Amino acid sequence: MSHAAWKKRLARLLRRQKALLGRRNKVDPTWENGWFERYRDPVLTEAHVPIFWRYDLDPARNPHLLERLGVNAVFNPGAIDLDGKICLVCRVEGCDRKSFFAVAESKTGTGGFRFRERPILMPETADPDVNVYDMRLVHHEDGWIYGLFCTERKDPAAPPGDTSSAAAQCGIARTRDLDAWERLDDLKSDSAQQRNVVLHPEFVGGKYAFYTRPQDSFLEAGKGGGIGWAVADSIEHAVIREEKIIDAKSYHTIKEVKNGAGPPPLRTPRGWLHIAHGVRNTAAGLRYVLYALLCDLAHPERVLHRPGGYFIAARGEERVGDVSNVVFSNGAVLRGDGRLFIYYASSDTRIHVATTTLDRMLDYVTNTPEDPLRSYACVVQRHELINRNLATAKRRRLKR
Ligand code: M1P
Repeated sequence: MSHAAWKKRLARLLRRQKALLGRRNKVDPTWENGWFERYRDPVLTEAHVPIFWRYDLDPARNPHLLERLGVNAVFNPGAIDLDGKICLVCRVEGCDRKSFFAVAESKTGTGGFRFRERPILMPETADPDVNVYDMRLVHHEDGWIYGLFCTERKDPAAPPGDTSSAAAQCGIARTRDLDAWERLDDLKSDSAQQRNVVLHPEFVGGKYAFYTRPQDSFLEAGKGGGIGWAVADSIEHAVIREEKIIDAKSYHTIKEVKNGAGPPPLRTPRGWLHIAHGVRNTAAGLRYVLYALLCDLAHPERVLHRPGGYFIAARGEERVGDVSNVVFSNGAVLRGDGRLFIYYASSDTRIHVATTTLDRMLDYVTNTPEDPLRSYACVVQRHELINRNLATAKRRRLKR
């Protein structure tokens, strides 16, 4: 490639990325249910990852201007409001399948996200992680910002020749600025597999409290599963003894196969608001959707409201990606003015935002009826709604 062509190609790469980063995101007018707004564009994709992270920009070393370290996907971010910006700690997955964390920040929260200069160099423990992903960020009452994430290593019990089985556990690290991280001990529990662990933002009875997800094996919940609750005396060497299931998986529901906590719960006047994910099986593979829960403020392990069904499911192009028909959330931000930003990834590929307000969300959570678990009972529920509407229509002389 001539030097002129090289320069032209680089200019094109930079120009394209600048245009992408400068694109204004808009509410998707084709979506309407009152619960939340969807947006036309994802807020982050692999194309947002800086050119500097992917290309060698020295023409002598890279005469064809080839990508040297490709990026496959950007998804499942933790989220936090820091110094007036919404910061997402994203799961960036290289073409080599290894995930790492990187901070992208935006003032508006619905667009204009830019990655900081470098990805996070997360310290390892004495037993190095093979893969790290899905950070839950929480500003804890003790003053630290914690990142809890999944740390994966090859399963030491895997039979010879099995190069797939992994053991997933919860890694814990803390920071003040999202750049410098102190790695603490991994969470110790009796569960063979532990993903989707979330730290509760406040002390409970003077202890650190965790939402867990005990599983028997890497993919299958087995006899385990459900969102668990456990406490630990220390965060530096966190050990949990008893995991009490507070939201179990359940037959023929959106969380039939497994479920897991999402972002750390948000304190609201009516309780702790959770966005979680539920998984069911289909002939086309697992289907991941998001649902909501509201828990007691004084006893966060007590669920007060369980709106039936899902809150967000993949729609349109969100349905397609590396792991299709998946939406997953591990980050949400509630701003002081009551605006709620829910970050969710679609199909393990890209990141979107859904926005709503605290009053709408609390209305949704407290007034959506629970799943009555049988078709007949669901129709009774719907008849009740229709009957009320027919009476309202008559009273208010509304036309159908
Ligand atoms: O591929 C879908 C999701 O699968 C896992 O979630 P869970 O632990 O509930 O099965 C995670 O690997 C998650 O990152 C991924 O998005």
